[in-house]
Amino acid sequence: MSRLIVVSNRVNLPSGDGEESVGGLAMALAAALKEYSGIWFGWSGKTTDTFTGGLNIETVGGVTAATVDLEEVDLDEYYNGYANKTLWPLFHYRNDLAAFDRAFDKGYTRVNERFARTLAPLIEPDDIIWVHDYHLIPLAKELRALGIKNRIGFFLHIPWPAHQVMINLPRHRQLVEAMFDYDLVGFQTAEYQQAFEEYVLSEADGSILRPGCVKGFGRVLEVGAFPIGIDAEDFARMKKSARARRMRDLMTACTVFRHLIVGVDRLDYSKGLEERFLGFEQFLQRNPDLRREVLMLQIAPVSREAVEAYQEIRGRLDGLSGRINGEFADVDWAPLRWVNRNYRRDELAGIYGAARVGLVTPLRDGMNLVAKEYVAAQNPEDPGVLILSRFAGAARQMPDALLVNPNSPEEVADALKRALAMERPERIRRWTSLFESVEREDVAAWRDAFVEALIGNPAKARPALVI
Ligand code: GDG
Repeated sequence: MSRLIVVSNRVNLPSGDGEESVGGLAMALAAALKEYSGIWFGWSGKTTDTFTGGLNIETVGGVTAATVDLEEVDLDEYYNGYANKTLWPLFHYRNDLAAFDRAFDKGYTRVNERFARTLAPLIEPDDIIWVHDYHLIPLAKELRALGIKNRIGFFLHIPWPAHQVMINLPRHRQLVEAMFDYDLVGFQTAEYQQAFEEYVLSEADGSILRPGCVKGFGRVLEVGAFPIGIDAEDFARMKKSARARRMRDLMTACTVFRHLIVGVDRLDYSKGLEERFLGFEQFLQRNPDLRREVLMLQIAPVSREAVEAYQEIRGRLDGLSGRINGEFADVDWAPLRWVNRNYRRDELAGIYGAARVGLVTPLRDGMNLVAKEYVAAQNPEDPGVLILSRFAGAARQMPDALLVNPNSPEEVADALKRALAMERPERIRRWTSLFESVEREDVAAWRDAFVEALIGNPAKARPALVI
């Protein structure tokens, strides 16, 4: 069978010891590549004075990682710049935080060209190429310019924004037109796919030729929704591990007579942490009788420290957690534990398992894997309750969670009260249905659906077919 070449900004080979790096994309790709002998190509995480295109090659467990070093200016303009200061905020509806800077735009194009030039010689005629996420939208265009004719798919891990949001991006047409150099573009949900189609209809003289096939810029593209999942099998194994059990016992011991409410997120403004803290504060204010019965633990390892917006959010959360603890703490108890450390995945499984409530309230999220991990970690006989933002892609697949508007502290406070009061039969009923979908729609199902759709499509003429 053909080789699969996966391309993403960072490459994180699975270490297998539970100490993998934080982030949904890394988790998912490590799991997806386990099944294929393939190549994982991307940035090494290192910088060099002058770009050479030299490859670092390493093979672990049948997966070959081929990585390339970038220049410092590439990092500033492409990674911290266009990817994380322009596209990330805009696609998460934070136009107020988006920076529009031509230098970022140029750096983004330059790095995509560099990736293409370095990757092209590794590609064999039968290979299938699968490109991931917003850092690399124009990669297929650059590869096509070098004569690569293989099937190339693209998967967007974050939301695709509404048309009126998208057009805030200078040169948005150029970015979207580059997507038509792929054979298949995948989104997390049907809603994001529709938003993309609406853009194409309005801005690119587009039409829907049939479901999943869109014409725009005079070219044709297959599109689809492929909701990502977790490696449920691996998670089931991990939750039984000694470390997970020890962590669960530890958390249970430090919450005797209390219910643990847990949140686990990369420290990012899209995750709605400030709003979550305000919701918890409301809950404490409005329910004096329940106050001492809960402990909220928010784990939020720091990410993307070089981007100013991330430093600011940390300061604001420090202030809010201080205010909440200052107002409600007693000599033997403080309501909120706010931790900026990174934990091992097996330890996280234990923490989730000890929590009566999983509080997952992003303001916008492509999917959100923490919601699925929380469900997978529960004890089937006495499961906890998932409170989930209706603006996470996962909400579509998880209607049996308590769905909330994360912008409303009242709704979050009400949901907390309801979750804590929920009787065991209802918890079991809701959890059973959630767990079925987490198990069925796991990362292997996601990978297989995408790869099959990519292989299965009829070959398109190149240069792009004009209809
Ligand atoms: C992007 C999209 C989409 C968190 N803290 C620790 C830790 N984590 C792990 C979680 C989970 C992952 O990081 C986070 O995944 P999410 O899906 O919640 O979010 P993003 O990182 O924003 O991921 C997202 C995803 O891509 C996949 O397509 O779902 O919408 O934004 O696995 O457990 N892991 C460890 N220590 C921590 O402290 N080891």
